[in-house]
Amino acid sequence: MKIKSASFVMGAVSVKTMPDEGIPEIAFVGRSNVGKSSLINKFLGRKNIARTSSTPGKTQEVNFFLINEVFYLVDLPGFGYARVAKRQRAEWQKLISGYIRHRQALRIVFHLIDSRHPLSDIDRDILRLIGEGDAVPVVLLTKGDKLSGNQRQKSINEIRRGIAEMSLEPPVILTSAKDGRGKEEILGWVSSLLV
Ligand SMILES: Nc1nc2c(ncn2[C@@H]2O[C@H](COP(=O)(O)OP(=O)(O)OP(=O)(O)O)[C@@H](O)[C@H]2O)c(=O)[nH]1
Ligand SMILES: [Mg+2]
Repeated sequence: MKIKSASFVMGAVSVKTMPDEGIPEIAFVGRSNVGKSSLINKFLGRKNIARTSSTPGKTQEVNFFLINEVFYLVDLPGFGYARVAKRQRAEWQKLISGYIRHRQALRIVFHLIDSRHPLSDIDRDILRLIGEGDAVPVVLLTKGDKLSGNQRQKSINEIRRGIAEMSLEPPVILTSAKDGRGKEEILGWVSSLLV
């Protein structure tokens, strides 16, 4: 599969204002600053279609991008943590939870986890949340370029072990928005679910 076209369609602040459910959706979820928007840009081969920032709390709406005229790629605000008001954080959490639990069109949820840190309570909450919906979960470890060669396998093993303790076994892929590692695997998952 190749990315032939990508366009921003809309940012939604409630489930009600999201696009009609006609075409499949693929979402990127994870805590603020984990690298969701950056990885989306890398995946799409676009520099700045999704806005990024070094300050957690950049993405503030559920952003829908139409890809190849056949599916939506969905960039979500940070889950469970962001440098924003408590009430705002709680609102996003509710919005994201509702979306992941109930959205019929949602086929794959890419759950982004920082490769440099062990599995957090927020990550466990997200894993449980994804389990309540029907979409296929795929874990993407982010910022893999920041790890040394032997840290890489260690990080994958450690996070996999943490997830296995919850009796879950999603695929785990090491990625980087900087050097592009993992991009082919992400493409593979996306295309396998679109056929
Ligand atoms: N070295 C490195 N830095 C990254 C990578 N991905 C993201 N970053 C940096 O991490 C910071 C956060 O990136 P974003 O893509 O905005 O993170 P986000 O998850 O979308 O954050 P929110 O929108 O706030 O929820 C930025 O400073 C990025 O440059 C990566 O693969 N490697
Ligand atoms: Mg973002």
